[in-house]
Amino acid sequence: MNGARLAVLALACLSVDPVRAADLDVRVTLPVLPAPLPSVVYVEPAAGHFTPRPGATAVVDQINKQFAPQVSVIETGTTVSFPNRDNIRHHVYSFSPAKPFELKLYSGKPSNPVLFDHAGVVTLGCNIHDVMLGYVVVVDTPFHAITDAQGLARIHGLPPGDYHLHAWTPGVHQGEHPVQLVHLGAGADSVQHSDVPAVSDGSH
Ligand SMILES: [Cu+2]
Repeated sequence: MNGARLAVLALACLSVDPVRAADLDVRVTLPVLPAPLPSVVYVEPAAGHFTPRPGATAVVDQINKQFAPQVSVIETGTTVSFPNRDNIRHHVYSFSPAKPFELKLYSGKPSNPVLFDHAGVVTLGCNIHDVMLGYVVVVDTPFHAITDAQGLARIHGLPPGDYHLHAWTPGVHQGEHPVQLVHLGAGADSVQHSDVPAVSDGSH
């Protein structure tokens, strides 16, 4: 997809929350739709950073020789378990710098969940089944979502403020989609749209 033009559409909805948090609707557009795999979207403050909230847990199953979900997004500090629901053994590993790890040949639920303590894209594989490929995207923010088949996602409960909207799609090898600045007002309807070229260097 080199040179492909990518667009991220952000639509800030009216708040329905008494504390005036807003939901952010995001559309990730790609040259080929439906995309073979969903995109990850997340926001970080335009200035500063969110306070980490360690202790969350998540699950990535293996079902029919596939990671399920195949793409997931978690906050830094989340512990992920990798239960094997197949009747064959898997050997899950990653060489990604954000979290190199290995769960040696196992069936059922491994006793050692994996702590993801650095932000970045962690590519999952299985030593036995080359066809198995998955992604855990680790982000320094609790505000994240996965797109549906139409490229749509909703990030819930954002306080008013200025954010950087990020999107990442497996197979878009340039790295992330361009970062987009989003302003969320308190109760204001605002629509933002950008159509910008893909960057050549990702932050992950
Ligand atoms: Cu396997």
